[in-house]
Amino acid sequence: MHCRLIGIPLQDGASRLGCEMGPSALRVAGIRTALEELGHDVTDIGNIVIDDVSEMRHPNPALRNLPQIVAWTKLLSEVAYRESSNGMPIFMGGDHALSAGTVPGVARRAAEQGRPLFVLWLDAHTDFHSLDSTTSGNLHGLPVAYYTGRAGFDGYFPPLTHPVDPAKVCMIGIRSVDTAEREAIKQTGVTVHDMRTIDEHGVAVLLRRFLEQVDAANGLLHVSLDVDFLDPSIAPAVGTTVPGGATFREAHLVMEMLHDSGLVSSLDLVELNPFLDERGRTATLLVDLTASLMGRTVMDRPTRSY
Ligand code: 6HN
Ligand code: MN
Ligand code: MN
Ligand code: MN
Repeated sequence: MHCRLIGIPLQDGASRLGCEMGPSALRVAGIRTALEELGHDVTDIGNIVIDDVSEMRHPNPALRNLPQIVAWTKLLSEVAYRESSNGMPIFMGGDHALSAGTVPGVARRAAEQGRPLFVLWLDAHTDFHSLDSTTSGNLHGLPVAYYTGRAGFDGYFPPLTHPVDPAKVCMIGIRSVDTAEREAIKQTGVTVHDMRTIDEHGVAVLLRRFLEQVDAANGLLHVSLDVDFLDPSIAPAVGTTVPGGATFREAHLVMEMLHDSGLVSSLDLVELNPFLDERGRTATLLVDLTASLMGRTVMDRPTRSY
């Protein structure tokens, strides 16, 4: 497979500075070599940056860095569309606001290929605020609401050519949802598997059900991996840690099943804040999880099925 690494040094969507160093940390942790060792050929296109930012006013006084995030969203949706034309784009963030651009970009590509886009959202959070409902004002808390076409983004964010059908979004790992998000997401068809559901059923059952749905629809699958999906004890390098996250093996199993499905067409690695890391262990874990997603196994497996 041809992998394209895209560095996105975006930190304006998060409350704590440091995500801008995420792409560098993933490179230092050896993401390129890990993929090459699996037989993939890799192009690292480097980091992309926004240039002009236009003035913008919104009635919600809490909003932080709105003009910057709007500029990133416009740029990233073009970059994601372009970079998904051949091979597998790996978007190395950067905070989760970047998915407001990457998802619409790959959705446009999928539509052009006549295939529906599905999104697997691996996160402690639902990221389902609107510009009006956020009280923290941190725009990494909004991308899912935007790319599924929730009202309230018009006149600020770029109009969506291909909103993602909420029924094609599956969230796993959820354990921190603000009241306004909970009310809003209930009205949609988004599947939300919180940590309790994982505890009761096991992550494999939930993921398999979703992958069968993607497969049956001949869909493409975008995976968005927020570091805080993982338990803080194994992944400390994130500004929004929440206890009770996915374990090391749960996370690897998700990646291994995704690989075996053959359905994944693009990946976001987001919210890595190297300033908060301990001797690079979170960056290394993200590289190892990416390797599992791209085919690394302990033993050869006789069957390829999820
Ligand atoms: N993330 N719901 C909280 C907020 O500030 O809106 C947390 C958002 C976290 C964002 O997971 O990328
Ligand atoms: Mn997130
Ligand atoms: Mn999160
Ligand atoms: Mn976050």
